[in-house]
Amino acid sequence: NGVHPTETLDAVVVGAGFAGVYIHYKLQKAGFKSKIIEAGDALGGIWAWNRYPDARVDSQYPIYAYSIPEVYEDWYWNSDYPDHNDMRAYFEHVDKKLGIKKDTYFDTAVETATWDDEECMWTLKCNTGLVVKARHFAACIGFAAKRYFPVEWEGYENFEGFMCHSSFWPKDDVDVRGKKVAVIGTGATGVQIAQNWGRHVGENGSLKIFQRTPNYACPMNIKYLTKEQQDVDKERYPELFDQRWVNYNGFLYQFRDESMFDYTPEQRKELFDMLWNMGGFRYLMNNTKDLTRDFKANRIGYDYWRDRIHERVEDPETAEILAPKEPPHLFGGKRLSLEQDYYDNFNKPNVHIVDMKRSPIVKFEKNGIRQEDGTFHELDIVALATGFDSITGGMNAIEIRGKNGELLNGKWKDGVYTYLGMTSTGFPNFYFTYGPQGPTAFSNGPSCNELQGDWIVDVMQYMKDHGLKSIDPKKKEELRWKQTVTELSLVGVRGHTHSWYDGSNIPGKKVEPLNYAGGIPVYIKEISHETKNEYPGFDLR
Ligand code: NA7
Repeated sequence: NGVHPTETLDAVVVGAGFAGVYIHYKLQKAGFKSKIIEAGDALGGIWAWNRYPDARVDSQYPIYAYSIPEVYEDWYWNSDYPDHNDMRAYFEHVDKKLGIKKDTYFDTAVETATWDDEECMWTLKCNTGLVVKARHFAACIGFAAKRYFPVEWEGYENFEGFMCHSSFWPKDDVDVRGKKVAVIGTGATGVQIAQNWGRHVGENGSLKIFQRTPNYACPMNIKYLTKEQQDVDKERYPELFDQRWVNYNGFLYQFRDESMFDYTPEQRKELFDMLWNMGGFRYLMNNTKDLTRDFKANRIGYDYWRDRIHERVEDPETAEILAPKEPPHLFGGKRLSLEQDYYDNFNKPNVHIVDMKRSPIVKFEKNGIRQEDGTFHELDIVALATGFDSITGGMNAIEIRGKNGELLNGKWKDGVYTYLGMTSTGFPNFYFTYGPQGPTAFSNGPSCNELQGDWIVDVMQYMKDHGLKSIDPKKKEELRWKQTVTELSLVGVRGHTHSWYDGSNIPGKKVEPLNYAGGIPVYIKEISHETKNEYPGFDLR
C-alpha cells in the first residue's frame, strides 16, 4: 500500500554520490547495517543530475575516481577529463563491483531528521512515507544540492520558450540547431554549456552568452586515453592515489615553492607557456605559490591569462568584455573553469557576449529577455547556469533537529559552526561530507570524500568497539575550528574575493568563509589527531 514499515539500521547515509556510496561500501565491509536514501533515480550524485551538454570533470584522470582496486582494475576511461556520460557509466560499474543499488532507496527525499537523546538514535522521515531509525546519520548531499534562480529577475513563468537550470537537464538533451539560444551565467557550468552550444547551434541559429563577471577560464587540453596506456598507469595507481594526501588540493600536483620573482621574464614566460600547454588547473595550481598570495605576482598571472585570451578572440570589444584590461577580481579568487573552444566560439558571426555588468537582466517576457536599458533579446531556448546555494543550502533544506529540538538551519542562520567540517555540536552521531568548513571547494571531490568518509567510518567503528552510544563535538573545539577556518581564509586571494566560496552569491546569506583553506595535508593532521588520541575534542557517552 506504499507505506513502509520503520527500518532500523546502524547507519543511514543520505545521498548516493561519491561520498555516500563510499561510506556505505566501507560500512558494509565492516559489518554495519546501513542503507542509502537518495532523492534522484541513480547513483552518482551530481553526476546523476548533471546532464547538460559538455558537463565534464575538471580534475584530471585518474584521481577523479575511487581508489578502490576492485573498482579500477577493470574500468577504463575515454578521456583524461571524463564527461557526464562517462561518469554515469562509471557509477553503473561501481554498482556492479560493490553492490550499492540494492541498499539504496531511490526517488526518496529526506524531509526531517530528529535526534532522540535518550535512545541515542536518529529518526529520518521521507517524502515517500519511509521512516528510518539509525544510530548514525551521515549527510552526503554534496555542495550543490540546492540550485539558485536569481531572485531579482521577474517573469520566469512568462517565458514561452524552453528554459532549464543546468542542474536539472532533460534526459533527451535539448536540440539547439537553428534556434535562438542563450546561456546565462559564466561560471564553470555556463562556460561548458556555451562552448557546446556554440558548436551545435549552426549557421541558422544564434547564441548569446550573458556574462556578469568574466570567468578566468583556462585550457582543459583534453586527451583521449587508450586501454593500453591505462593498463600501464594502473601499476602506479596506488602510488598516485597516495599523492593526493601530500598535495594541497588533493590533486597530483601543487604550487611550486619558488616565487615568480625568482624567474627572469623569459624564464617566467617559459614556465607559464608550459603550464598553459599542459592544461587543466596547472596554470593556477601548479604555478609559483605567490600567484595566489602576492598581489603583484597575481597581476602578472592575470596579464598573461588576458593576453592568451585576446590572442584567440578577434573582435577587440568582445575580447575586452571577456578579459578586461583591469582585472575584475584577483586571479584564482573565484573558481576558474576549464574550456576547450569557449573563446574561439566568439569568432563566429552568430555568437555574442551580452554584458550584464553594463545592463542587468530585469525580466523574462513571452519571447525573450529584457535588459535594464530596454534591450530585448528574442529567444527560443535559455539555459540558466546561475549556480547554487552552495555548501550549506542542501543541508539547510532538511529539517534536522539535534539535542533539545534545536534546528541545524536555525543554529547556522547567522553563521556556520562545525568541528572539522564534519560534525556540529548539539547534533550527536551526525556527520557530513564535502560540506561547510571542510576542504570542499578547495579540493578534488573524490579525494576529500574518501578522506572524510574514512574518518567518519573510523568514528563509528571506535564507538562500536567501545560500546559507545553517542559522540558530540565539544563547543570549545567548534569555536576553535571556526577561528581556524576564518584565519586561514585571510591568507591569499580568495579572502579578498566574493563568490559562492563565501556565500555572497545568494542574497541575504551570511557572508563568511565556507571552506577550510589549510590544504589536505594539514587537514589530515587535524582530523587524525582526534582519531589517534581517541577523540579528545568530543563528548562520548
Ligand atoms: P557559479 O560558479 O556560481 O556561476 C554562476 C554564474 O551565474 C556566474 O557567472 C554568476 O555571475 C552568474 N549569476 C548568478 N546570479 C546572477 C545574477 N543575479 N545576475 C547575473 N549573473 C548572475 O555556478 P556554476 O554552476 O557555474 O558552478 C558551480 C560549481 O560547480 C563550480 O564552481 C564547480 O565547482 C562545479 P557572478 O560571477 O556572480 O557575477
